[in-house]
Amino acid sequence: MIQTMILQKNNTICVQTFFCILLLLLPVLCVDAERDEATVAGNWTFEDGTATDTSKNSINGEFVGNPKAVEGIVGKALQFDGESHGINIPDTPLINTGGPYTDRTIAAFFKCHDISINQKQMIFQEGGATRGLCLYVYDGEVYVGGWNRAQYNWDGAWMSERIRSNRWHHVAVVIRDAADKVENDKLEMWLDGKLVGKEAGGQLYAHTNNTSIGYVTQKTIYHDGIEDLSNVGWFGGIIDEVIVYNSAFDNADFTKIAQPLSVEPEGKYTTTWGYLKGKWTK
Ligand SMILES: [Ca+2]
Ligand SMILES: [Ca+2]
Repeated sequence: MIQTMILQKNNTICVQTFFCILLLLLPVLCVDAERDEATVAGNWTFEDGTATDTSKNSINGEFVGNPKAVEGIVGKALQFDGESHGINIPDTPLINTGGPYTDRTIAAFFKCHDISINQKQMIFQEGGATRGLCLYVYDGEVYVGGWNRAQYNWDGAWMSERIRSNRWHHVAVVIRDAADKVENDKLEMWLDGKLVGKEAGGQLYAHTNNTSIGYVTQKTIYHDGIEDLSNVGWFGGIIDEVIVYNSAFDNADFTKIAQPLSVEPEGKYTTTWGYLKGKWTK
């Protein structure tokens, strides 16, 4: 009888200890950020007025024309004239010549001078007509797209959201846990720290066509199916803090990364959401 009571007491202590340990571990278990620094490909902050990659990988960009160093949303940024300024990013297995890439995050802050002009304005693009990813402004909206028209034949998906001229936005495209087939909800668009939508997609295979910021080089594909060649899609405005990772950022990551928008003056950030409309195209 006494032994049984001691046994029960020990069991109770064991259970209490177990829950105490669980409580201590909860903050660790609940961390849901998916940003993995080990997967960084490039990080272009433009702090010194050049397109030097500040990640350990040194994927340094080269100017096309003469982008100008200006005040950005995080330190310095680069201003593009909408006609002849851009940045070429060299080939690297971390972005385009390796793969297949099952997880990818490309993100940037941008402030477009005039979102209404009849011209696509490229923020970032990689790949060409067969495989690629792109983020651009056109007709009042910002778009992201992805495609892999070989191997398993992903025709591509594009999403868009309304934005404003002359104000900072943060846009990102994500490939999340994709495979060698088209599956639902593998391509994501994020704007100003919020998820805009998800579309079907798959992993991205190696693609040798060039990567660029601020304009298109060696083709891209837009939401309207148009394939664009080189030296087009010039961006007019400021681009800052461009990053490419081979991990899929999540809500906590984007909330944190888009934080500089919340200190923008004139309450612009809060009023933006009145403009939002769910619109995207396949
Ligand atoms: Ca910067
Ligand atoms: Ca290209």
